[in-house]
Amino acid sequence: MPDEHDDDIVLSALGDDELALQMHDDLYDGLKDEIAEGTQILLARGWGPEQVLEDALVQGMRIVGQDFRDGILFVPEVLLAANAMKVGMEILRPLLAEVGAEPIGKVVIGTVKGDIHDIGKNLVAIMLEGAGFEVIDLGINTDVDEYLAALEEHRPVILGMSALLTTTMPYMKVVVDEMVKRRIRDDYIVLVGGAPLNEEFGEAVGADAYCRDAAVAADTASTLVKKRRGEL
Ligand code: B1M
Repeated sequence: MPDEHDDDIVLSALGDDELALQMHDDLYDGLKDEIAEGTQILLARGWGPEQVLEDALVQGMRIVGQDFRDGILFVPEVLLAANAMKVGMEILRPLLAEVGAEPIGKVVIGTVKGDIHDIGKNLVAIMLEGAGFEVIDLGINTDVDEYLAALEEHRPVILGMSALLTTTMPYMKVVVDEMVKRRIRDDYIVLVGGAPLNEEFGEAVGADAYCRDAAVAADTASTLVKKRRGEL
């Protein structure tokens, strides 16, 4: 992966594909400034924000994830990579979320109790904003009381939950079961997502839909809200 010549690389001198590959390396090395610069260069060259996100950032994070899984990278390095990714996402956020119209509705979203992974959930929040939703982000490590208090306070049309650990994903059922118990389950559309989940799991916890990625989450949210309002 990265080498000792990184200091010598002038990002603006690289072609588009080379630059995207260099950004994978820079993400791997947790180099925030380089990620910010690379993101700006690609945008200035006419790349759309979705393309920068997917080809330069998400692909790079995939490599980080593989090496984390294989024991090549450890938590501190992955945290640095995650922070560099966030810098890129912050630049893209307003571009992805450019809508300007009245919000379609509110979404309350959070990563479940015991889980501190938030990159994917943040991406989903950005894409939902881009699709015209107002997003209330509860952050990480969200327990059932926090979810329910937010539903009560904000009266969203959708509740979204994220989990990245096999040990935390069952907590989604705790939240849905509590909603059933309080007879409010059907007042909301419940969407779930996160790398270890699948459609079957979504059904098993009683969600309305499992969303494979942020783009699917935005599409599913729009479709289900329109259906609920009888517009489809
Ligand atoms: Co952790 N971690 N991690 N980690 N981490 C994983 C998830 C893991 C798969 C790595 C591995 O072993 N290969 C593994 C889980 C294994 C398992 O449960 N089967 C793991 C582990 C074990 C751990 C720790 C336990 C490690 C330890 O301490 N020994 C620990 C747990 C801490 C905790 O939560 N209590 C831990 C810690 C961390 C860091 C803090 C270092 C860091 C998180 C930083 C942060 O988020 N701020 C981290 C990271 C970065 C990862 C990996 C490398 C990358 C996750 C990520 O950001 N992906 C991850 C490996 C991997 O997934 N390949 C890993 C990029 C992101 C864009 O994708 O999150 O999948 P993703 O989100 C997608 C979709 O899933 C979907 O849309 C998103 C965008 O397209 N989606 C939703 C997600 N949420 C949604 C919600 C929705 C809809 C769609 O609602 C409607």
